Amino acid sequence: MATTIRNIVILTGAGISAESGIDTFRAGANGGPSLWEQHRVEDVATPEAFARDPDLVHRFYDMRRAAIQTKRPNPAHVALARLDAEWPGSLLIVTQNVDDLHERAGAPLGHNQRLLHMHGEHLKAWCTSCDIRSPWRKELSSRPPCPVCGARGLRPDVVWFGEMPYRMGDIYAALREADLFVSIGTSGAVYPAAGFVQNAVELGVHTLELNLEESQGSRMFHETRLGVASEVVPTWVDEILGRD
Ligand code: BJW
Repeated sequence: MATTIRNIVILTGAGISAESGIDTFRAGANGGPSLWEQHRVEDVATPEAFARDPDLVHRFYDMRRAAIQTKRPNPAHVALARLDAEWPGSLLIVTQNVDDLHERAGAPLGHNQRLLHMHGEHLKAWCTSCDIRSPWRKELSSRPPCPVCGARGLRPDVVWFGEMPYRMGDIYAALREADLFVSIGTSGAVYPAAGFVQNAVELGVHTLELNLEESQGSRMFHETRLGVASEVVPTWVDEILGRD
């Protein structure tokens, strides 16, 4: 890398939470589908699917919301929380994940501020009536009332296919200022996140991929390191913090 690194943007995907026991969305080297009750995620995670069969979609999210609350951050989440606590330059961790493992890894260090959930959060419910998002840990299948307005219009606060991911302006602004873009545990199958590497390359930003296997975007990166996140991420964090 030619330039001094000061500003870092990190993109994380389902692979960083895999060793915590949270299933990834796509299985295998070719990014083939993982199935849930015979449904591909693309067939459940859409506004059309929710309109067609809300019980099915609520069941899918109720199961996953309950499951993540039994999981723990792994060494990859902990390493990024340490980077957040110690990195003197600017840092933005953009996660596609809707679990809260980055936050929980950062909590003991008091640092989970430089994190953005572009695909929403399992532990929030969004009222389609009053448009307010509320913390949510229980199920939504029974159509509980919104704690703010009382309407029975709550949906999971996640970004489905065809919907606009959150805080895109903040993400592109951080990419424009970045010296380094790092992608961790994502297949590069879902846009706009899959396009960040190309945006970064066009902006002259150095790009690094940390993933279990080659992804759909690997050829775009300046460097790819293969391995499990619990090993390659702490190694890279040690390196960038000058501890190797
Ligand atoms: C490990 C590991 C270990 C495993 N260690 N690694 C045609 C072309 C281009 C775009 C489109 C198109 N047709 C439609 C679109 C747009 C569409 C899209 O991308 N569709 C694709 C199917 C092609 N995108 C959208 O609709 C998005 N909105 C949008 O585009 O709005 C317009 C817009 C335009 C321009 C700017 C801005 C906006 C919305 C996408 C919403 C995605 N939502 C989901 C569900 C969230 C809620 C939920 O959780 O249910 O988000 S889908 C699902 O995929 C989830 C994930 O965040 C996302 C990405 O998955 P991820 O994280 O990459 O997981 P996997 O499973 O795919 O990969 C895991 C990786 O980890 C693998 O590589 C493994 O090898 C690795 N791994 N173990 C390290 N131990």
